[in-house]
Amino acid sequence: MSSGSDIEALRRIGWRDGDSAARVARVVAQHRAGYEVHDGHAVIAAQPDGRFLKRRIDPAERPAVGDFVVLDEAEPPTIERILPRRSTLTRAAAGERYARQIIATNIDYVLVLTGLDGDFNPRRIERYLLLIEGSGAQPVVLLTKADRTEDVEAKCAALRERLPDTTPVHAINARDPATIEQLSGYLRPGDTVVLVGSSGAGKSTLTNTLLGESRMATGAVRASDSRGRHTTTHRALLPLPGGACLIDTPGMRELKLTGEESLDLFADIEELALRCRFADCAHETEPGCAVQAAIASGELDAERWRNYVKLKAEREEQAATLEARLKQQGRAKTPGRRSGQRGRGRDDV
Ligand SMILES: Nc1nc2c(ncn2[C@@H]2O[C@H](COP(=O)(O)OP(=O)(O)OP(=O)(O)O)[C@@H](O)[C@H]2O)c(=O)[nH]1
Ligand SMILES: [Zn+2]
Repeated sequence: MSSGSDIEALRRIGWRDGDSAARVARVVAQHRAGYEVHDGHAVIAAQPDGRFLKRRIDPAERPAVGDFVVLDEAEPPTIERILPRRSTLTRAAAGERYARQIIATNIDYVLVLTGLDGDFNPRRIERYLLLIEGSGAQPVVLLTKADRTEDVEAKCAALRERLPDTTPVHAINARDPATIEQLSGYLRPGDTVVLVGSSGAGKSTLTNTLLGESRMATGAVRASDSRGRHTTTHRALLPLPGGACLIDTPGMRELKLTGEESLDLFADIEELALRCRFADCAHETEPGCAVQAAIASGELDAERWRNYVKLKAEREEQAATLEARLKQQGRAKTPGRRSGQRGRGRDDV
């Protein structure tokens, strides 16, 4: 095996840097048994270096889907180190052990899909934006099924009004190849995108449209396991014809706040609340409540206000959980019953 990387091949899977003398590949899947990495040509199995398996390591320091990693020359190779990340998407972990979990790294654009039909839900979009904020990736809101919706322009305008100016909103027909042109600004060579959105929003449809001629190969993009759940296969990283690539990771499907999100999305509301007569105003029935006044005058959308209250409460709850877990992990770091154990537990990898 010769050393060094095929840079042209790596560029098709999101590599932005120059030549590398090292053997570089991109992590496309993570299993209990190890990793799958893509070198621009093929997917190969790789094992993490032993230090990544130590129980006490911060999970954020382990290889994650989307990472560019340096492999050694062995077959199968070992992942020696992780190259610096340009973005990191995290969510609250499902289990007890860790508070945060990396969903994917080195993502440039998170395409947030919502159907303009019955699925249309600005609150869910705000939740996604909260999660993407601070990740280093840029969110782009895509309203699908524009071809079979009546009041597309009104819905778009209302959403643009509600979201920060920095968040692009596009109405698309996920089935129409012309959509590729519409989204070309997010699909330049070297760009990496992920698609998020609830079931039926059009993620598979858009994936196929973006793949174009190569769409016949996507039968393997997502298979279902015996219980009918979607599982990721070898096609977790899809090079797109235009030079960008798409990462399909199941972790993006259910998104729980980590407690570290900022509420900048609602900065105007937080500012408004400072203008209430009472500093401890609950914004319910208090006299001189600036929030209720703004709702009454139509300046503030009541539904958006309720979503803010809900997300803020959820975020605070998660923040408390996060703090408790971090404290617990801090304690776990002091020598205890488990110290000296080097074996790989079921929480590892
Ligand atoms: N007319 C039209 N139909 C669409 C559009 N986007 C999605 N659909 C249809 O909506 C249905 C659901 O789309 P999918 O692409 O399977 O949705 P998904 O987000 O992948 O859903 P899951 O796989 O359950 O997560 C399919 O029948 C699509 O053909 C669109 O922009 N226009
Ligand atoms: Zn108030």
